[in-house]
Amino acid sequence: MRTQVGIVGSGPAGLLLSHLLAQQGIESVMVEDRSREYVEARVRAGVLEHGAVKTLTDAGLGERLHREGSRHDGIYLQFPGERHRLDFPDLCGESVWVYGQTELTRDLFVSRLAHGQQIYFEASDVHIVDADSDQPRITFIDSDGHAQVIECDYVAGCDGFHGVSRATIPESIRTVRERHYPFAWLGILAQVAPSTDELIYAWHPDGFALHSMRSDTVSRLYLQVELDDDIANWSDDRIWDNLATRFALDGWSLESGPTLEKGITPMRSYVSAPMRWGRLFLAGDASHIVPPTGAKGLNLAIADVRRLAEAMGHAVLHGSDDLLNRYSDDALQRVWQSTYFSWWMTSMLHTPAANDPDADFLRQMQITQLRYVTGSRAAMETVAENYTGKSMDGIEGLLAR
Ligand code: RFL
Ligand code: PHB
Repeated sequence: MRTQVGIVGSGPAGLLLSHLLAQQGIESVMVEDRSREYVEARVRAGVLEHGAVKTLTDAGLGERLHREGSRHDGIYLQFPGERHRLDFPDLCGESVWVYGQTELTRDLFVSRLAHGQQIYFEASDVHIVDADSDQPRITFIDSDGHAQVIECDYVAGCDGFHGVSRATIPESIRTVRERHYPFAWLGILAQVAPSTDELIYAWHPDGFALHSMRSDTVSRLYLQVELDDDIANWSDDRIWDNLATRFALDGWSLESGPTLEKGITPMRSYVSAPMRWGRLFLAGDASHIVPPTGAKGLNLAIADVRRLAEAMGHAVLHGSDDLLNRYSDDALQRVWQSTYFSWWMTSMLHTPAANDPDADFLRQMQITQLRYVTGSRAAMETVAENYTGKSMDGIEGLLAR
């Protein structure tokens, strides 16, 4: 089989790339190691930057997002006894949108399959071969057990953090920079109306908590827990008790409800560079992951793919490799800005481990920082322009000049 772009992975990065390529008349074939149902059911991110919404809207993918998603003009930052709102339009002229990654993935699958996109689901033994030659290939075993080969002009590695694409790039030319955090997030999806109109990021001596949402009837909430904690230790009652304690504020109460899903996710910052090797290009989690505190993972994947689709279009339609040659350097500017912001938010909001000898000092620093970040307009503008993605668009604007 032959195609112009072979795409490994059909998460949001791979699906959106195939869509943006198809809009330019460029053909692709996708290889995914899970089933469509599995990919669609994964509960993950919820916040889209204004630029991500624009990318999706311009690509004709904004219909349900605008109908069922909701624009948020701010977030709350909380520490004991105080909850402060950051008004994004006032601070930086932008907003964000709350629309679940599951919904976006569903929209992308519906649109791609309606347009005849070829996707091999439940592929196994996936390999990228000769990526540094003019004839790269993806080899795999399809769901019927048949060996398949896709010959292509380019390979896009969109197979997430645990995929095979990144590992195809020789260790000798890759540099990995990473940080492991000494805590994890316990996340729940609950059948209950959100108790807040906008997201609440709360610092508490017992640990961080986040109140997010998916719709008028479904809430998404997170708790900072021990790194090696087991979800079996967390009954629904224990989760709701901890959430109520960490969000407590006079005159406000947290509504609880049945839990639809729960799980624990470790937190890590990780960047592997370069994002290109020969004709293999990495996008999204395949190349970098951030702790979810800044809500950046999905947004970075969308930004990478927008850039990669444009660069591949430039190469295929105009015969110029200029943008492909710049892809890795340009994409990494935004990756590092988002990595910085995610690390900064994470460090400010997560309480240090009890056995950290500096714990008392660090907690005092965090409260002092939160007072400053919620009291100084300059500091609030910094949060607003990073959270909405405006600062990242600024970086791209600088590069474009
Ligand atoms: P994805 O979504 O991981 O999709 C990669 C796809 O590739 C497939 N795959 C393979 N296919 C073929 N061959 C192989 N060998 C393959 N190996 C894997 C996978 O099955 C999958 O379908 O990466 P992508 O597209 O780059 O999208 C990135 C986003 O999904 C990610 O950044 C965010 O979801 C990160 N993230 C969160 N981000 C936020 O902004 N807020 C959150 O609350 C949030 N929660 C999360 C998260 C990521 C999580 N992971 C990865 C463990 C919660 C979790 C649990
Ligand atoms: C979510 O709704 O899942 C969500 C929102 C904001 C974050 C992380 C996760 O920072």
